[in-house]
Amino acid sequence: MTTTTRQIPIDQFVSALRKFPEPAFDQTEQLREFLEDHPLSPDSLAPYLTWDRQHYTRNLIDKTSLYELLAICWEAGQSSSVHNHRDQNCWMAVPIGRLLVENFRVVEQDMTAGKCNIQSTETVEMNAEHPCAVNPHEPVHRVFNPREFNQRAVSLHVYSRPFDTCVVYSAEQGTCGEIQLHYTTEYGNPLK
Ligand code: CSS
Ligand code: FE2
Repeated sequence: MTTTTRQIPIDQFVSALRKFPEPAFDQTEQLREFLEDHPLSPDSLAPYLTWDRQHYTRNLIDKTSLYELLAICWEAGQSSSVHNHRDQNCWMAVPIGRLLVENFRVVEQDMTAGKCNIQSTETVEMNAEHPCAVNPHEPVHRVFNPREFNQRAVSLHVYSRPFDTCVVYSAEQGTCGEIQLHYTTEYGNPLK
């Protein structure tokens, strides 16, 4: 079947996600396959899509003690910082547009001094056919929507367990530090 004919709406996706037992979130393969087998219908995501020309937006769709589910909206040309996920597993699908993930190897990290040495290892494309799981052994990455892609993109993120801080890195300056993460909308409602 083509990606389009397999598409399911977000509420069905959430019902299925809620049925996964705890151990499914402790390894990456089972949920990666689930994302691959269940592409989302873009229309059903409409309540969660918000856009900001300054920064990608983070829109909470569902949250339990096991996971949080976000839709992240990217204007053409927007990029995340290079960052980690606090040792939590992460799966990403891209129901709208295309995105690149650039992975980094951490050669050295001294959080007390705020110094690091990181090296770019590979860049892979994500799109409706190709979701991905962040490699727990090389968890530092950035996600970006290159200007030349010339279109908006939306990514769906499953984080397990939920986290609200992360470490951001500058490869050029050799620095790192913790930042707080915020939602732009929760369950379809804007925050102040
Ligand atoms: N982890 C980033 C998005 S890029 S994977 C965030 O949650 O804001
Ligand atoms: Fe991330």
